[in-house]
Amino acid sequence: MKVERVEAIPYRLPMRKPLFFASGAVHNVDHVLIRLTTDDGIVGVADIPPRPYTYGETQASVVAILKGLFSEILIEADPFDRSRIHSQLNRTVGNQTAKGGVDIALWDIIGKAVGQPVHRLLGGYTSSLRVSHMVGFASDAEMVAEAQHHRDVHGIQTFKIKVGRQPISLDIDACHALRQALGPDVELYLDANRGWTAAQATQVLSATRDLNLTFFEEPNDAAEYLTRRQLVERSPIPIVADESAPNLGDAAREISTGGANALSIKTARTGFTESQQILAFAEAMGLEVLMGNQIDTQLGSTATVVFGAAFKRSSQHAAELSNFLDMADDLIANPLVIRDGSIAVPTAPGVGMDVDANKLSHYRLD
Ligand code: MUC
Ligand code: MG
Repeated sequence: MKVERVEAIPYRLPMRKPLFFASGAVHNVDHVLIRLTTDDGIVGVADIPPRPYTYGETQASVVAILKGLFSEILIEADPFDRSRIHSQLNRTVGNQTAKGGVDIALWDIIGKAVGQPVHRLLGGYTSSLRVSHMVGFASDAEMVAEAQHHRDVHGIQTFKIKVGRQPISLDIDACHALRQALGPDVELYLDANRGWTAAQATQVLSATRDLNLTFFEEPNDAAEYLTRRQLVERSPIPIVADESAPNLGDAAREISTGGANALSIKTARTGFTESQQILAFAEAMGLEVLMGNQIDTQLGSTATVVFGAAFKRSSQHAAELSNFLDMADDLIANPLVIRDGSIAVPTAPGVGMDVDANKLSHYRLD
């Protein structure tokens, strides 16, 4: 079997409401759909979310690398030869989500070729994941109303609070408001997307110590070498590396030099193959992992649930699967359903995401 055609389709979906966080904002879903077609007619797809403020990629750069250098590698390659393909892709540095998308599309082909759900090929640990919803910057009342809505309508019991604003009292107040409104049984954790200094993050930890927060993601820039490490040593809760650990090598460096003591795994950037390597590293080091969201569509979130539910360690905590609730539409033909706070793993061969052809032709930009 050989890849015969590589398509990189830029598209734009409207958001129901923009999402604001310390490193940026998402006003429209400007993603790229990758579609690989083999000589025997199997089509593998994946959704690629360019995030300039996290990886330096743009929609145009993702399309360019996929249609250029990566097409040269993919055309004529056998999708089963993932290792060989990745070693060739990795001769080009960066382009993290473009590489992640290629990997997921290859796995989609492999699953369809052997007639098995990729979730089972990966590990098949459990059949659903609990959902953690990400609450972006807004007034205290709006943040509380959003969390209450998703708890009441979808049964979601875990919320990641986007923080990192100045002055820090804005977010300290929001955390208190959320805890007070949601009660003691809901899980809350923080993601500052590098918005603070380590000293500010320490103040926030102290001002929220009674709120039973469970994780603190990217409180400050991990490149602030000394103070970040002091913060990790002193923090009563795990400090999660997200954008400071976008691949296996960076994850190993951050953990072994004390820049974090937990990891966010995002299939959007490390596909299934490198995500599994990161997961094995986390297991060997005894680290907690969170399945993160790159502000993914339902296509992207399907990939996350397929991977996260495939292994014991990646299914222990609620996974960030619900950013699509902020989007006004999606390309998916088989929408995800959040029932009692959980999403079930698809059971069809492949990754299990079907693209709605009408929606694709409506939203595509090329
Ligand atoms: C997150 O966990 O940080 C925001 C920026 C990004 O790269 O991912 C999102 C969510
Ligand atoms: Mg994050």
